[in-house]
Amino acid sequence: MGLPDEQIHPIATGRAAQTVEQHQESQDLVFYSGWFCPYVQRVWITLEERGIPYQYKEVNPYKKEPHFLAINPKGLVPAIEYTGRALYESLIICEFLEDAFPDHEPHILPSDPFDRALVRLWTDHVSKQIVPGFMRLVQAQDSQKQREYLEEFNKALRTISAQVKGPYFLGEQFTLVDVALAPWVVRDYIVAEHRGYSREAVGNGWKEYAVQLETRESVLRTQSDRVYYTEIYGRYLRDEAQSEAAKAIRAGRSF
Ligand SMILES: N[C@@H](CCC(=O)N[C@@H](CS)C(=O)NCC(=O)O)C(=O)O
Repeated sequence: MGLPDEQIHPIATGRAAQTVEQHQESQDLVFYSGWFCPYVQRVWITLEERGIPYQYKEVNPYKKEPHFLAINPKGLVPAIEYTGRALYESLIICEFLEDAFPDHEPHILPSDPFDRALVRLWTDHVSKQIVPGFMRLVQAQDSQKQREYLEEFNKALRTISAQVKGPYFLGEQFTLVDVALAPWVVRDYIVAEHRGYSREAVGNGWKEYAVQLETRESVLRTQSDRVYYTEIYGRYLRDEAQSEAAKAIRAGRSF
């Protein structure tokens, strides 16, 4: 018998299922996805935003099947294959899509070198502070720890929120910072329902920014029905998940 984490709904639902349906034809770029995964959603948002042709393939990364390990030795989604070569890690893939498809608009990296650097700086904040902060909060069982992690999470959100020009991080352009963050914004109802989080309590215009992210068309197009995410997050909320990310958070390691 495999890990309980393997027992996920097998396919995308809702708006995401329609998007999957439109991307079945063979293409130079194959997108190895797990419909439920926030890291996958970053790549998926980028593909949809930029109108890059891709073939969608659903993978259950918890099964660690040999064909997929040959593409990503870490056995994690997202991964892509482009003209026979493989790549993984969500943010690396998003940057690759920017470099490999320069004629596709809009761009998720600004043209000004200083702005590009700023986008990378704040994407790093999302990866190092916000994402692990969210995971710690979800997995914490002790109520004192939950309060402590909620405060840390709010602080990380306030820090980025203070930099948002609006409507998106850098102003009118939807950039990699927004792409990197949006999947966790659409999942924040989980900490709102179970850990006392509220967008209003973050302040600093966070609520308004969050609404801009969650209503972006590429974000909506890559979203499945909530009920199926809720089922998966139950394991994280009880701290039973055995995914690589869950184990790293439990052990206090970065991921
Ligand atoms: N750092 C990776 C994280 C990817 C990741 O953790 N993906 C999860 C699904 S959300 C996965 O494949 N988990 C399988 C496992 O933990 O064994 C990225 O940014 O792409």
